[in-house]
Amino acid sequence: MKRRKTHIPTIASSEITPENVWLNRRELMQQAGLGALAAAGLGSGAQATESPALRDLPAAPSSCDGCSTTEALTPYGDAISYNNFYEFGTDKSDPARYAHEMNVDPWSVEVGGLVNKPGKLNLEDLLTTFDLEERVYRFRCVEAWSMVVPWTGFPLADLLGRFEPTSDAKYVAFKTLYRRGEMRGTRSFTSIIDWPYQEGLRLDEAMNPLTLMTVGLYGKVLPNQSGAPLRLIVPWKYGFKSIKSIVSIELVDRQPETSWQQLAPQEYGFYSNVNPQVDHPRWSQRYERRLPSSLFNPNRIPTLPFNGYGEQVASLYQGMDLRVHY
Ligand SMILES: Nc1nc2c(c(=O)[nH]1)N[C@H]1C(S)=C(S)[C@@H](COP(=O)(O)O)O[C@H]1N2
Ligand SMILES: [Mo]
Repeated sequence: MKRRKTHIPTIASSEITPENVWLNRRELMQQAGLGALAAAGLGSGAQATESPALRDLPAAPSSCDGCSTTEALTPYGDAISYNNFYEFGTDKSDPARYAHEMNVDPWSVEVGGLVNKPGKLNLEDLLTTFDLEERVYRFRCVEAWSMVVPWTGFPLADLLGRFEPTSDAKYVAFKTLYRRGEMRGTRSFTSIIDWPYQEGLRLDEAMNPLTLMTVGLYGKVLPNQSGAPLRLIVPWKYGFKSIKSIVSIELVDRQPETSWQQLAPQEYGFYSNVNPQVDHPRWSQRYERRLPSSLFNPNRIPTLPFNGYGEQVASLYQGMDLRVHY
């Protein structure tokens, strides 16, 4: 696992908040009764990719079931330097090195399909319309590494509700930005995905309170490598469901195609719920490496069904054979 910390373009090392300082800051914000300061510093003039430091994005800690954990947070530096974002290359260090080439300002998301009120939201609308919350989630990649990250965002259900899905809507399909000129991974001969990156959820999964439209991590706006300016986080599913840098959300009546399913359907299913009982054809899913992890200190822990969120989501899959619907 190579890590090139010297190549992170968007974050000065002085900006990396040690975990204890971070926790104190959260407590202070809680004590001060600061609510969701959605609009803080997020005018259209801000330039996340050019500024040496990312803007703060304060939010009130969420109180929903499963929205926090006492587990140690993965250090910020690890969360933003060990990434999967194939648009910028397949090496874990590629996104931190090259994602600054993506222009995220201005940004808008189109919401359409089976909705009564199709439309477009620009980033400023998104950040001022919805109450931002902070949620500390476990995040488990299908490759068997995991992190614990404080994300800032709002429930996807809040966004979908505004566009009024019709009774025919059964699934939600998401697409990532696709701009060849700014995404060197899509131009590479090693590129294997049929761009743009696509993902999908069943509507009830999308409406589950744990499903988060995410605009920040560690109290700062998302750096590009983490999926700026807007990504999904679905904490009970393998990480590839958590699609980054979203430009399109479509309500549909059929199960949408997903990039990884197109690529290797026997390895990556539509549901992709974290499940220690169902191994990936090429490796076991019973354990995971909790980052930071190294050869000599692998930090190996058992993987939990639904990544530990069974109480909140197992009922969504009642009567389904999760070996068939992997
Ligand atoms: N558009 C896009 N979204 C993506 C990916 C990607 O390659 N492209 N990788 C996925 C995978 S496999 C994982 S594990 C997570 C990684 O998120 P992180 O880099 O913030 O940890 O993003 C997911 N979202
Ligand atoms: Mo992943």
